[in-house]
Amino acid sequence: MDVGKILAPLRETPTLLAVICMSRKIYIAGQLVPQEDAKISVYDHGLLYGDGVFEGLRSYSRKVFRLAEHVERLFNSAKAIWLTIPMTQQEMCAAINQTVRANDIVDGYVRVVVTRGTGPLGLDPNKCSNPQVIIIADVISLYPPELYERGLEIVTVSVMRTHPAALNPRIKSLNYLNNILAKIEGLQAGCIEALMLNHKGEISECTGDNIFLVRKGVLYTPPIDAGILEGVTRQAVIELAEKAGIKVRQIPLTKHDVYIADEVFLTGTAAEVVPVVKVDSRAIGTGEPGPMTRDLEKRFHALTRE
Ligand code: PXG
Repeated sequence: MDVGKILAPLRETPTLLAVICMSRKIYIAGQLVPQEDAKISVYDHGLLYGDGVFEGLRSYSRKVFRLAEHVERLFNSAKAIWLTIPMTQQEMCAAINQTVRANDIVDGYVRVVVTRGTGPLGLDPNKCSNPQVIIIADVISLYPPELYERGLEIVTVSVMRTHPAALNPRIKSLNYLNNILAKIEGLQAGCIEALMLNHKGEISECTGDNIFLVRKGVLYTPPIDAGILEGVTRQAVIELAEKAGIKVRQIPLTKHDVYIADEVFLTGTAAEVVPVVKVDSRAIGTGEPGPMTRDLEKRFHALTRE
């Protein structure tokens, strides 16, 4: 039975259709098509080599949070890998908004993918044509609410964050194996997030989140040159903290700094602001989410609802 065909007349009513068969409208090759019809070639180098870039964004009350910042980061990632995105940043913003509206997403998640395009087997990106721009707007599955109540336990893992001279973590590339290997190691230790060190043994970031710590009223986070993604949520939290009169220092940090912190929390588009109460089996501070974390969580939620 072809459910897609039977339900075709209902395509005009995206909410109803989404409820019935969860078919999304995907932006691909410049148009919105039903999920079942959104396809790319198996010769696309995005698939064959992870040759491409992506972004993960959130919409709150139908508005995409920090859209221009995410799109700018996407274009910067693309520039760093010599990938020309076949549209302007303004056109990309419009396409993202169009996809969110077409899927009637209120509070949801947007994934933008730009691949190198189709080419022969072999690494040479110059032999590829037609970079694919794909936009998916969907709902987001969040960490369980208890984790925000109680706080996360994380572990540092043996998998090192990529050396900036190998693949700069500032590039949000389609090759996420570095983070996936770290995530697996964390999961095997019973933790849903894993903390990665850089090539100097300093704290870098978690597999999909940036890290902050609080000590004696000062907020600390690793600098960009520690080899991290310039998180959009990280930047928003730094701005909120500074506005609230909190001193923020971006300096190299070690595991020791984390262990003796009064508070630790993570930031990311998916996680937002999430407290961490245990690192490598050591309780952080009182072992409960701390007051600055709670305050910044509140300020962040208010910001997303503005
Ligand atoms: N570090 C890494 C390695 C990330 O991948 C962040 C930090 C946080 O950055 P933002 O800009 O989100 O504050 C990320 C973000 C997904 C997904 O679908 C991944 C991210 C964000 C959203 C969705 O896996 N990573």
